[in-house]
Formats: sequence, structure tokens, C-alpha cells
Amino acid sequence: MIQITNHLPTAELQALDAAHHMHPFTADAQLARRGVRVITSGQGVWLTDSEGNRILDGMAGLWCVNIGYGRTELAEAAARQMRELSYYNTFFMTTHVPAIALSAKLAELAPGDLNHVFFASSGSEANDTNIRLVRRYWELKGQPERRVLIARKNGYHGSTMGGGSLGGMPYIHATGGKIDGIEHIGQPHWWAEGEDMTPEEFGLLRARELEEKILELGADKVAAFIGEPVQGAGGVIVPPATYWPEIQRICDKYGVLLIVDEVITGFGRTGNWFGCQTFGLRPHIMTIAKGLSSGYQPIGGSVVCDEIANVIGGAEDDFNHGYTYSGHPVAAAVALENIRLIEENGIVEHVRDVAHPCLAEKWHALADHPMVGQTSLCGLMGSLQLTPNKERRAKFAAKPGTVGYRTRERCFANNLIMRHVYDRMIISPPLVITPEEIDALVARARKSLDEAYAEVKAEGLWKEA
Ligand code: PXG
Repeated sequence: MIQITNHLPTAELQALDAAHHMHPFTADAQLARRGVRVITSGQGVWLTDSEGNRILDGMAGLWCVNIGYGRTELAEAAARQMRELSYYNTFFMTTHVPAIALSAKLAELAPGDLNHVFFASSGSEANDTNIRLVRRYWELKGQPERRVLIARKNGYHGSTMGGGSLGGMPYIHATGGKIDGIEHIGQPHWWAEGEDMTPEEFGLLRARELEEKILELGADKVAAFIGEPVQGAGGVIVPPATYWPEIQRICDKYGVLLIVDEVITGFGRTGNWFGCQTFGLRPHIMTIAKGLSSGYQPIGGSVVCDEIANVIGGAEDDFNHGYTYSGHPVAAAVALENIRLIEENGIVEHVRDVAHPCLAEKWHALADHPMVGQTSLCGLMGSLQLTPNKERRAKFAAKPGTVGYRTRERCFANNLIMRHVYDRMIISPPLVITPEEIDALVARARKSLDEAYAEVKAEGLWKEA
């Protein structure tokens, strides 16, 4: 094993981390007892940790390193921009070249008349912006009562107060509360909730919950609906084919604005530039982040249609919202270079024509594993539903997530990063992954499933709820 030496020994790093670093979505004391893993470098789809292990990153960091690690072009773009103009703001009648160039490029790439960009530094911030944008829009249209946003249970839209409130994760709402004027409807998660319906029937039923909610609240109270084309953090839930067309129809019918959260699905993840293209949606606003810079710089934004931008921008009064780092020049320069590389290297085409078909064949073959009840894949985001009984689509008797956690631990031991969401395993690898690396990913996933299955059986956890 190669020991990386340009840092403190692992145990010392872990001790310092435990003493001073508060981790997101973590019980820090528990983590400290287990010992945190320290990542030291990355190249392509591979990470190296402080012990010298080479790990295949099946999650592209946190769904963001679309272009893969270690692209020196992006480092150079950042250095160039820092030398030229390290920072300036976009408030008070000023702008700068990177923000201009990136907003123009995004307008070119985005479908329809999504021609205007309000920048943020993350997906959460961008979704907070969206709440203000849609409420401000309706106020200026003379319908100030249209304030409610409808979102989905088990959707994820970030963890600021706005983003966390739009999200449908009860454990986030339970951590510090939820803002007003946000309502949640059911998710299109057929495997877990579809009972005896076909996926198509269930997709329609769940979409029609939107219509019911609009009628219950009154269409004149509803500002917008927000959803991820494919739920990511919720467990890579690919909706039945009937779902999105029905949602689009309902939004159109009641004049409800459609916000498509493309934080994960944007920039090639689904085999098109944006997930709304994969699902044939016509959003009024698209949330972007993550893949926009492939995670090399924190940047996000709201890509807004002509109508909303013209109404808000055409008002007498200011739109009173913005962040110090809205359109940060270094982040914007890196995002531009990232987009240039995605185009020049044909990465969206690589996902569509090479990586997705190759992964699809091998991923769906995992359905023969005794523990795998459903395999889903959209572009390069995939999930495996674990179950003790495929026919009944049964849950495990053990606390939800017990078996998923065991499986994830086996993945870690086999140097594969594959996450779990309760008892669903998920992947979202860098888009540059090659067929050979896909082989390695699936081989490690199968080995980990085998080991977890043996463990679960041996420990009496193979029981249906
Ligand atoms: N929307 C979606 C669809 C996301 O997936 C956000 C908004 C928020 O973006 P920021 O940049 O503020 O984190 C996200 C982020 C997980 C996990 O456990 C997923 C995200 C973030 C953290 C953890 O899968 N997605």
C-alpha cells in the first residue's frame, strides 16, 4: 500500500477532525468513535484516501463531479481568473465578464425561453431565490395571494430554511422548523407505495394529487410546483412514464409555475443537458448547481424564463434579494470552462451513447441477486431496491436502512462508494466513466451485495416486515 506522506498521519487527522469539525447530516460523536475517512486526492473516477486506498467514486462526490476529478484545465481557469479579477459583486449597477459570459452560455444551453440567470453559490440558495422569484412574480402580476409552493414528500431541495422546507424530508423539518406557505404531495415511488397498481396507474394517481391539492388550496393561492425530474437524495426514484406529462398538464391548466430542480439532473446526468429535456418538460424556472462547475467551485443558480424575468426586472422597484457571491467571477469562470470541456469532450453524448447503455446492461443484470427487488437507471443515476421478498415487494423487519447500511459498509470495504438511502442503494458516478470502470463498479457492487447478503442471513436479519 502506498502511504501518502504530505499530511499528518490518519489518526491525528481523525482526532483533529473529531475535535473541531462539525459534519453535515452527521451525529459527530458517533462518527468520532468510528473514525472518519480522510480523502486526499482524486483523478477521473478514482479517489485516494489517507491510507493510500484507491476508491471508485460511484457518487461523483455528492452527485456533482460530472467531469471527473483532477482536470487541470479547471484549476488553470480558476488561477487565471483570480489573477485577473479575484472578486467583484454584481450588485449596485455593476457586472463582470465571467458572469456575463456564463449567463449567456446558460441561456444558449437551456431549453425554451429560459434565458435569464440569477446566480447563487449552491442549490439550496438557488431554491431560496426561487421562492422569492415566484412570490414576487405573482405580486407584480396583481395576484399577491398566489404564495404557496407545492412540493413532494421525500423530495430534496437543499438544507437552508427555504430549501429544507421545500424538501419533503420530515427529519429536516424536525431540525429547526419549516417556513410557511409550502405544501407537500405524495411522491411517485411505485415500488414502495404503488401497492397493487401498475406503475402507469400509480404515476397518474400521484400526479393527480397535485390537482387535488391545487383545488383544495384554490388555484388563486398556488404560486408554483417544484420537483426533481428524478428524485436523487430520496433514493434515485425514476417516476413512471405517466407522471411528468400529467404534472405538466395540471400546471398548464391552473397557470401554476413549474420549477424543475435540476441540481442533480442537469449538465448531462440523464443523457441530455437537462433532465427536463429527458422528460419533455417545459419549466418556467430551472434550479442548477453541482454539475454546473462539476463541483470544482461552489456555484448554483436559477435559470428563469422570459416572462418571469421581464415582469420582475421590468418593475419600478428592485428585486430585493442577492448573495455576496452571486455570479462570483472565479466560480463563473470555472463553470464556463467546465461547460466548454463537457461540449468539447462530447460528455453528454458519451453518457447517452456509451456509458448509459453499457451500465444499463450490467446494472439491470443485478436484478438476479437474491436481495435486489428492483433496478432503476436514468442516464447515469441508478438505484437498487433491497428486499427480503421480491414478489411481495416486502420491507425488511429490521429498522429501515439496517440492511442498506450493511451493504454500504461492504462497498466501502471493497473500495466502492455506493450510498444507501434506507434500504435502497444508489449510484451517480462521474459522467466520464469508461466501460472498463463500469465493469469494475458493477463487479464491486455485486461482491458487496453478496457479502452483505451473507452477513444479513447469518445474523438473522433476513426477515420480512
Ligand atoms: N436540489 C437538489 C435536487 C439536490 O440534490 C440541492 C437542491 C441543494 O444543493 P446544495 O448545493 O445546497 O447542497 C440538492 C443537493 C444526499 C445529498 O445525501 C444530496 C444533496 C446534498 C447533500 C446530500 O444525497 N443534494
